[in-house]
Amino acid sequence: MTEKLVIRGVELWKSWLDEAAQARLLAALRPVLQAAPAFSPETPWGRRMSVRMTSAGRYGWYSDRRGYRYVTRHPSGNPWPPIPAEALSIWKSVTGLAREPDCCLINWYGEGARMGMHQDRDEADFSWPVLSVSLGDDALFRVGSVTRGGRTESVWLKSGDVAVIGGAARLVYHGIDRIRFGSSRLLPEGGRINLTLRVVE
Ligand code: MD3
Ligand code: FE
Repeated sequence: MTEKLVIRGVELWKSWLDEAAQARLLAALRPVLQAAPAFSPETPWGRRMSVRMTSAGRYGWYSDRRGYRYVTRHPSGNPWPPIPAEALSIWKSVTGLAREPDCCLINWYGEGARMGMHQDRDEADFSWPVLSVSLGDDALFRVGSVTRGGRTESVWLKSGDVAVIGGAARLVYHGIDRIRFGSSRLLPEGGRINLTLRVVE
């Protein structure tokens, strides 16, 4: 049972994944997190992000003092593990695209973690959508417009929600203000995982 909301052009499919599908996706992510442990990227300004991240796929998102970019290896030197089939099947069923994503960025939010307002513009071709899958604790998602500043709208993202960010919305500013730590029992230790599937090249 899903319901589609559109917020500033972001298509939000509430409860796209039922509890069993959420648990299956989480189980598929466990070996990815073992092979490619999450780390706190350093921003170009020399601060550590509060969100821990890792990736699966041919490319992973990375940041350090030299800037934001996609790289082919985890900081360990190993290639990123493959994107789990469970994640690829969500991409296929929601977007209908034959092209598979190159990157599954995994954002892990512990208590107090947040993500400031930003655009996603490290990919080569903005005509491809980005797909987001939320697991675990509720998160307050804020979306603005394609220019910085101005009015914003907020919505709580819940476990099992899927968002498609494409078309005119692809370059909107967005962020996560806070999570409601402990609001979901999906992750035994609390917290939130967000997957974003992206075409990079
Ligand atoms: C709007 N992640 O990884 S997902 C990110 O919940 C990111 O972890 C947030 O922003 C999170 O870059 C928000 C929803 C989302 C994802 C990608 C977008 C919104 C987007 C790309 C362009 C515009
Ligand atoms: Fe983003």
